[in-house]
Amino acid sequence: MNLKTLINNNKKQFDKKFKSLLNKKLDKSILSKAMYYGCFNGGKRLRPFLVMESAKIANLSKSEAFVIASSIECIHSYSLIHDDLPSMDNDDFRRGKLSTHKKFNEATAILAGDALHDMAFELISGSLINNNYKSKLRLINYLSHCIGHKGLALGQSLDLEFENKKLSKNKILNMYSRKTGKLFEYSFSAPFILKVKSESDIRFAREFGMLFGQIFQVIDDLIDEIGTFKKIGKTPGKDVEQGKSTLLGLIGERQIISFCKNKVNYFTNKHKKRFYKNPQLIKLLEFGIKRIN
Ligand code: GRG
Repeated sequence: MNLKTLINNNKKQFDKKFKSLLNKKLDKSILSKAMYYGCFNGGKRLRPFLVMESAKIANLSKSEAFVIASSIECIHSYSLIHDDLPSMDNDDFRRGKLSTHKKFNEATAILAGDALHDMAFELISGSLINNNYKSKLRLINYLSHCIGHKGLALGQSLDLEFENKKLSKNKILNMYSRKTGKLFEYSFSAPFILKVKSESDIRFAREFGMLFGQIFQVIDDLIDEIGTFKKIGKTPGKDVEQGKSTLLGLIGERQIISFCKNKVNYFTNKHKKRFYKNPQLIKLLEFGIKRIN
Protein backbone atom coordinates (compact mmCIF):
# COMPACT_ATOMS: atom_id res chain seq x y z
CA MET A 1 0.00 0.00 0.00
CA ASN A 2 1.39 3.43 -0.84
CA LEU A 3 1.95 6.05 1.80
CA LYS A 4 -0.87 8.33 0.69
CA THR A 5 -3.36 5.45 1.09
CA LEU A 6 -1.92 4.59 4.51
CA ILE A 7 -2.25 8.22 5.60
CA ASN A 8 -5.86 8.38 4.36
CA ASN A 9 -6.76 5.11 6.06
CA ASN A 10 -5.25 6.33 9.30
CA LYS A 11 -7.18 9.60 8.94
CA LYS A 12 -10.47 7.69 8.59
CA GLN A 13 -9.78 5.59 11.68
CA PHE A 14 -8.55 8.56 13.66
CA ASP A 15 -11.49 10.80 12.70
CA LYS A 16 -14.02 8.17 13.78
CA LYS A 17 -12.47 7.74 17.23
CA PHE A 18 -11.69 11.43 17.68
CA LYS A 19 -15.32 12.32 16.86
CA SER A 20 -16.60 9.93 19.46
CA LEU A 21 -14.08 11.20 22.04
CA LEU A 22 -15.05 14.84 21.50
CA ASN A 23 -18.76 14.02 21.42
CA LYS A 24 -18.37 12.46 24.86
CA LYS A 25 -16.49 15.48 26.22
CA LEU A 26 -18.32 18.37 24.53
CA ASP A 27 -21.90 19.55 24.95
CA LYS A 28 -24.44 21.67 23.11
CA SER A 29 -22.95 25.06 24.04
CA ILE A 30 -21.84 27.46 21.30
CA LEU A 31 -18.29 27.09 22.64
CA SER A 32 -18.41 23.29 22.26
CA LYS A 33 -19.83 23.63 18.75
CA ALA A 34 -17.01 25.99 17.74
CA MET A 35 -14.39 23.62 19.22
CA TYR A 36 -15.88 20.72 17.30
CA TYR A 37 -16.04 22.77 14.10
CA GLY A 38 -12.38 23.77 14.45
CA CYS A 39 -11.38 20.13 14.78
CA PHE A 40 -13.58 18.68 12.06
CA ASN A 41 -13.32 20.80 8.99
CA GLY A 42 -11.18 18.48 6.91
CA GLY A 43 -7.63 18.27 8.32
CA LYS A 44 -5.22 15.78 6.77
CA ARG A 45 -4.28 14.35 10.20
CA LEU A 46 -0.60 14.08 9.38
CA ARG A 47 0.49 14.58 12.96
CA PRO A 48 -1.67 11.64 14.13
CA PHE A 49 -0.09 9.57 11.35
CA LEU A 50 3.37 10.43 12.65
CA VAL A 51 2.29 9.46 16.16
CA MET A 52 1.01 6.07 14.96
CA GLU A 53 4.17 5.36 12.97
CA SER A 54 6.35 6.29 15.92
CA ALA A 55 4.16 4.22 18.28
CA LYS A 56 4.78 1.12 16.13
CA ILE A 57 8.55 1.58 16.47
CA ALA A 58 8.41 2.47 20.17
CA ASN A 59 5.97 -0.37 20.88
CA LEU A 60 3.33 1.89 22.36
CA SER A 61 -0.26 0.60 22.35
CA LYS A 62 -2.68 1.98 19.76
CA SER A 63 -5.03 3.27 22.44
CA GLU A 64 -2.30 5.29 24.15
CA ALA A 65 -1.05 6.57 20.79
CA PHE A 66 -4.61 7.65 20.00
CA VAL A 67 -4.79 9.78 23.16
CA ILE A 68 -1.49 11.45 22.27
CA ALA A 69 -2.63 12.02 18.67
CA SER A 70 -5.94 13.50 19.85
CA SER A 71 -4.23 15.91 22.20
CA ILE A 72 -1.95 17.01 19.36
CA GLU A 73 -4.88 17.61 17.01
CA CYS A 74 -6.52 19.71 19.74
CA ILE A 75 -3.38 21.87 19.87
CA HIS A 76 -3.04 21.95 16.08
CA SER A 77 -6.71 22.94 15.61
CA TYR A 78 -6.33 25.59 18.30
CA SER A 79 -3.32 27.05 16.52
CA LEU A 80 -5.16 27.17 13.18
CA ILE A 81 -8.27 28.80 14.68
CA HIS A 82 -6.07 31.51 16.17
CA ASP A 83 -3.87 31.77 13.08
CA ASP A 84 -6.95 32.66 10.98
CA LEU A 85 -8.07 35.49 13.29
CA PRO A 86 -8.08 39.05 11.89
CA SER A 87 -5.23 40.04 14.22
CA MET A 88 -3.10 37.13 12.97
CA ASP A 89 -3.20 35.96 9.33
CA ASN A 90 -6.78 37.13 8.76
CA ASP A 91 -8.12 34.23 6.70
CA ASP A 92 -11.83 33.80 5.99
CA PHE A 93 -11.33 30.23 4.87
CA ARG A 94 -9.62 27.15 6.24
CA ARG A 95 -9.67 23.74 4.59
CA GLY A 96 -12.18 25.06 2.05
CA LYS A 97 -14.70 26.08 4.70
CA LEU A 98 -15.36 29.27 6.63
CA SER A 99 -12.74 29.77 9.32
CA THR A 100 -14.05 29.43 12.88
CA HIS A 101 -14.33 33.17 13.59
CA LYS A 102 -16.33 33.61 10.36
CA LYS A 103 -18.61 30.66 11.08
CA PHE A 104 -19.18 31.79 14.68
CA ASN A 105 -17.64 35.09 15.79
CA GLU A 106 -14.25 36.33 16.89
CA ALA A 107 -14.76 36.01 20.64
CA THR A 108 -16.09 32.47 20.29
CA ALA A 109 -13.15 31.51 18.05
CA ILE A 110 -10.61 32.82 20.58
CA LEU A 111 -12.31 30.93 23.39
CA ALA A 112 -12.67 27.75 21.31
CA GLY A 113 -8.92 27.86 20.64
CA ASP A 114 -8.17 28.40 24.32
CA ALA A 115 -10.47 25.57 25.38
CA LEU A 116 -8.92 23.18 22.82
CA HIS A 117 -5.51 24.01 24.25
CA ASP A 118 -6.81 23.02 27.69
CA MET A 119 -8.47 19.92 26.27
CA ALA A 120 -5.06 18.69 25.06
CA PHE A 121 -3.70 18.78 28.61
CA GLU A 122 -6.92 17.28 29.98
CA LEU A 123 -6.40 14.33 27.63
CA ILE A 124 -2.75 13.57 28.33
CA SER A 125 -3.09 14.10 32.05
CA GLY A 126 -6.42 12.27 32.43
CA SER A 127 -6.99 9.79 29.60
CA LEU A 128 -3.70 7.93 29.24
CA ILE A 129 -3.98 4.53 30.88
CA ASN A 130 -0.20 4.50 31.39
CA ASN A 131 0.71 4.28 35.08
CA ASN A 132 4.17 5.71 34.67
CA TYR A 133 3.47 9.13 36.16
CA LYS A 134 7.05 10.27 35.69
CA SER A 135 6.97 9.79 31.92
CA LYS A 136 3.46 11.29 31.70
CA LEU A 137 4.72 14.36 33.52
CA ARG A 138 7.68 14.55 31.15
CA LEU A 139 5.25 14.40 28.22
CA ILE A 140 3.17 17.25 29.63
CA ASN A 141 6.26 19.32 30.36
CA TYR A 142 7.66 18.68 26.89
CA LEU A 143 4.38 19.61 25.17
CA SER A 144 4.34 22.90 27.10
CA HIS A 145 7.84 23.62 25.80
CA CYS A 146 6.95 22.72 22.22
CA ILE A 147 3.93 25.01 22.00
CA GLY A 148 4.88 27.90 24.30
CA HIS A 149 7.23 30.85 24.28
CA LYS A 150 10.04 28.80 22.72
CA GLY A 151 7.78 26.80 20.40
CA LEU A 152 4.63 27.41 18.38
CA ALA A 153 3.70 30.69 20.04
CA LEU A 154 7.20 32.10 19.43
CA GLY A 155 7.14 30.82 15.83
CA GLN A 156 3.87 32.60 15.19
CA SER A 157 5.17 35.76 16.82
CA LEU A 158 8.31 35.67 14.65
CA ASP A 159 6.21 34.98 11.55
CA LEU A 160 4.30 38.20 12.20
CA GLU A 161 7.39 40.18 13.23
CA PHE A 162 9.26 39.09 10.09
CA GLU A 163 6.64 40.39 7.64
CA ASN A 164 8.18 42.67 4.99
CA LYS A 165 11.73 42.03 6.23
CA LYS A 166 14.70 40.56 4.37
CA LEU A 167 16.08 37.83 6.59
CA SER A 168 18.83 35.20 6.54
CA LYS A 169 18.10 31.57 5.76
CA ASN A 170 18.86 30.63 9.38
CA LYS A 171 16.41 33.14 10.81
CA ILE A 172 13.66 31.87 8.53
CA LEU A 173 14.46 28.23 9.34
CA ASN A 174 14.45 29.01 13.04
CA MET A 175 10.98 30.51 12.68
CA TYR A 176 9.82 27.37 10.78
CA SER A 177 11.28 25.11 13.47
CA ARG A 178 9.15 26.85 16.06
CA LYS A 179 5.87 27.48 14.27
CA THR A 180 5.68 24.09 12.53
CA GLY A 181 8.65 21.89 13.45
CA LYS A 182 8.07 21.70 17.18
CA LEU A 183 4.63 20.08 16.99
CA PHE A 184 5.88 17.49 14.49
CA GLU A 185 8.90 16.93 16.75
CA TYR A 186 6.54 16.29 19.64
CA SER A 187 4.28 14.05 17.51
CA PHE A 188 7.08 11.71 16.55
CA SER A 189 8.91 11.59 19.87
CA ALA A 190 6.02 11.50 22.36
CA PRO A 191 5.57 7.69 22.03
CA PHE A 192 9.30 7.20 22.73
CA ILE A 193 9.05 9.38 25.82
CA LEU A 194 5.99 7.61 27.17
CA LYS A 195 7.65 4.21 26.64
CA VAL A 196 10.80 5.48 28.41
CA LYS A 197 13.13 4.71 25.50
CA SER A 198 16.84 5.56 25.66
CA GLU A 199 17.83 9.24 25.43
CA SER A 200 19.56 8.54 22.12
CA ASP A 201 16.35 7.00 20.68
CA ILE A 202 14.36 9.99 21.93
CA ARG A 203 16.89 12.40 20.39
CA PHE A 204 16.63 10.64 17.04
CA ALA A 205 12.82 10.75 17.18
CA ARG A 206 12.89 14.46 17.99
CA GLU A 207 15.30 15.21 15.15
CA PHE A 208 13.25 13.14 12.73
CA GLY A 209 10.01 14.94 13.64
CA MET A 210 11.70 18.33 13.44
CA LEU A 211 13.16 17.60 10.01
CA PHE A 212 9.77 16.43 8.75
CA GLY A 213 8.19 19.61 10.12
CA GLN A 214 10.75 21.94 8.55
CA ILE A 215 10.37 20.30 5.15
CA PHE A 216 6.61 20.36 5.58
CA GLN A 217 6.66 24.12 6.12
CA VAL A 218 9.06 24.81 3.24
CA ILE A 219 6.81 22.86 0.86
CA ASP A 220 3.69 24.46 2.40
CA ASP A 221 5.00 27.86 1.32
CA LEU A 222 5.46 26.58 -2.23
CA ILE A 223 1.93 25.14 -2.22
CA ASP A 224 0.63 28.49 -0.94
CA GLU A 225 2.19 30.21 -3.93
CA ILE A 226 1.35 27.81 -6.74
CA GLY A 227 -1.74 26.01 -5.32
CA THR A 228 -5.39 26.69 -6.08
CA PHE A 229 -8.18 27.41 -3.58
CA LYS A 230 -9.53 23.92 -4.34
CA LYS A 231 -6.20 22.27 -3.45
CA ILE A 232 -5.23 24.27 -0.38
CA GLY A 233 -8.70 25.19 0.93
CA LYS A 234 -7.71 28.80 1.57
CA THR A 235 -6.84 31.85 -0.47
CA PRO A 236 -3.62 31.11 -2.39
CA GLY A 237 -0.78 33.62 -2.76
CA LYS A 238 -1.36 35.17 0.66
CA ASP A 239 2.28 34.87 1.76
CA VAL A 240 3.42 37.23 -0.97
CA GLU A 241 0.44 39.52 -0.45
CA GLN A 242 1.17 39.77 3.28
CA GLY A 243 4.93 40.17 2.78
CA LYS A 244 5.72 36.91 4.63
CA SER A 245 9.39 36.02 4.95
CA THR A 246 9.71 32.58 3.41
CA LEU A 247 12.58 30.40 2.27
CA LEU A 248 10.87 30.28 -1.11
CA GLY A 249 11.06 34.08 -1.34
CA LEU A 250 14.74 33.96 -0.38
CA ILE A 251 16.12 31.15 -2.56
CA GLY A 252 13.44 30.65 -5.24
CA GLU A 253 11.35 27.74 -6.44
CA ARG A 254 14.15 25.80 -8.20
CA GLN A 255 16.39 25.70 -5.13
CA ILE A 256 13.61 24.76 -2.72
CA ILE A 257 13.30 21.11 -3.71
CA SER A 258 17.06 20.50 -3.76
CA PHE A 259 17.34 22.23 -0.37
CA CYS A 260 14.84 19.72 1.07
CA LYS A 261 16.43 16.72 -0.67
CA ASN A 262 19.88 17.66 0.64
CA LYS A 263 18.55 17.94 4.16
CA VAL A 264 16.93 14.49 3.91
CA ASN A 265 20.07 12.91 2.39
CA TYR A 266 22.28 14.33 5.11
CA PHE A 267 20.00 13.06 7.87
CA THR A 268 19.42 9.60 6.41
CA ASN A 269 23.17 9.13 5.88
CA LYS A 270 23.87 10.23 9.42
CA HIS A 271 21.43 7.65 10.80
CA LYS A 272 21.92 4.83 8.27
CA LYS A 273 21.37 2.03 10.77
CA ARG A 274 18.08 3.40 12.05
CA PHE A 275 16.73 3.94 8.53
CA TYR A 276 17.89 0.47 7.51
CA LYS A 277 15.76 -0.94 10.32
CA ASN A 278 12.83 1.36 9.49
CA PRO A 279 12.88 2.10 5.76
CA GLN A 280 9.30 3.44 5.91
CA LEU A 281 10.74 6.51 7.62
CA ILE A 282 12.67 7.47 4.48
CA LYS A 283 9.41 7.20 2.52
CA LEU A 284 7.78 9.51 5.06
CA LEU A 285 10.46 12.18 4.59
CA GLU A 286 10.22 11.82 0.81
CA PHE A 287 6.46 12.21 1.06
CA GLY A 288 7.02 15.53 2.84
CA ILE A 289 8.69 16.76 -0.35
CA LYS A 290 6.57 14.96 -2.95
CA ARG A 291 3.27 16.17 -1.52
CA ILE A 292 3.72 19.21 -3.74
CA ASN A 293 2.41 17.12 -6.69
C1 GRG B 1 -0.70 26.77 19.68
C2 GRG B 1 0.71 27.81 21.48
C3 GRG B 1 -0.10 27.97 20.30
C4 GRG B 1 -0.23 29.23 19.84
C5 GRG B 1 -0.96 29.69 18.70
C6 GRG B 1 -1.51 30.85 15.93
C7 GRG B 1 -0.35 30.15 16.49
C8 GRG B 1 0.00 30.42 17.88
C9 GRG B 1 0.41 29.31 15.81
C10 GRG B 1 0.11 28.94 14.41
C11 GRG B 1 1.30 28.46 13.75
C12 GRG B 1 0.95 27.98 12.39
C13 GRG B 1 -0.30 28.38 11.72
C14 GRG B 1 1.79 27.19 11.80
C15 GRG B 1 1.55 26.63 10.47
C16 GRG B 1 1.62 25.17 10.57
C17 GRG B 1 1.01 24.53 9.36
C18 GRG B 1 1.87 24.24 8.20
C19 GRG B 1 -0.28 24.26 9.35
C20 GRG B 1 -0.98 23.50 8.33
O1 GRG B 1 -0.86 22.15 8.73
P1 GRG B 1 -1.62 21.00 7.94
O2 GRG B 1 -1.45 21.19 6.48
O3 GRG B 1 -3.12 21.32 8.31
O4 GRG B 1 -1.21 19.71 8.51
P2 GRG B 1 -4.42 20.40 8.16
O5 GRG B 1 -5.46 21.35 7.62
O6 GRG B 1 -4.17 19.27 7.23
O7 GRG B 1 -4.72 19.96 9.54
